[in-house]
Amino acid sequence: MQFEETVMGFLLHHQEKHHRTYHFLILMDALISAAKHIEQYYLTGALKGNVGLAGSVNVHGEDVFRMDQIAQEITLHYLRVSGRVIHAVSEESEEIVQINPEGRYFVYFDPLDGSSNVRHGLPVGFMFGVAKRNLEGPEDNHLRAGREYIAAGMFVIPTGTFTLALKDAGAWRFHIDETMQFVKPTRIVLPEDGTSWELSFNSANRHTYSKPVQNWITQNEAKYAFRYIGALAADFHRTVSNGGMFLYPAIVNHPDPKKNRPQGKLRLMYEAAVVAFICSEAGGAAVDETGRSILDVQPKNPHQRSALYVGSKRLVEDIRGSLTIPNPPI
Ligand code: FDP
Repeated sequence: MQFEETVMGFLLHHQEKHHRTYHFLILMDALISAAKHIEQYYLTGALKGNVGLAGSVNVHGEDVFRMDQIAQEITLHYLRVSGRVIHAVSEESEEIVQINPEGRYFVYFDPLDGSSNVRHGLPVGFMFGVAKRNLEGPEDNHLRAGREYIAAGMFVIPTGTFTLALKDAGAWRFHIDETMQFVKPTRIVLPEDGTSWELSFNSANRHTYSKPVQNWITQNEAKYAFRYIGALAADFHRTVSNGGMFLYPAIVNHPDPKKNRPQGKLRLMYEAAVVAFICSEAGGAAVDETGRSILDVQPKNPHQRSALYVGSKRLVEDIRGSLTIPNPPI
């Protein structure tokens, strides 16, 4: 019988090898427990009636599904119990959630990303980034840029996959086993060879992108396969495995100008920076509409949006040459 290494065993060795504390393991155990709990709820959600609208809207004016609220409560419960988190930024909470003034880590998370898939039981994501507080003095709700994250990860729910990137230690994929443990760390390195590369974007929006981005798509799309599931974690899971590029550009040419989104749609702290961090550890890159590395963008508010171009370096560099919008508002 073959037994695979578990994620906790993998992390334990990692911390020991780098002479680090076990606090990070306790935090990771909390995040993994939350993800497993959410996954079980999601799998049985239709039976329990947990996939409908909750009848309220979140801070961005979007409908909140019951699953979003459940996932938020579950995650905050485990983060509180861990005792390791000073505060959290969640897509489901307008305010920064104060947890433990003595905590060591900031956690930026979206407990159920891709909510339009919920009612169909299709993949959604639980995405998170982790940064470490300044241990020398008091903290002031610090919002860290992606480059300062020490880890970022995403669970694609309910597929039982977990992708975790550790600062300067690579991106790794785990799969859930029959005992509900994430096992078998497999290093992810973006393939250089373009034969498996895919493009992923909401094609219905393509005429709303800037003209240079539209032109880039027209000139390049025939070279690659195209995939779009509509949940960032699931789409990016393919991008980081097969190579290529996921893009959610700024919307600047919408026929109804009120619907333009010059600052992009996705959230910087718990969506764009998370996939940018993972991609960078897998050998790729990510930029925003100005061509700036996503990892260098210093958030000014917790729910700030960003355009996103993430994937194989060669493609991201190539489209970067077409990005012309100087300093879009954030
Ligand atoms: P959703 O609106 O369904 O919650 O930022 C959220 C997100 O999903 C991402 O997960 C996804 O990649 C993107 O938005 C999908 O947006 P479109 O429906 O505009 O394609």
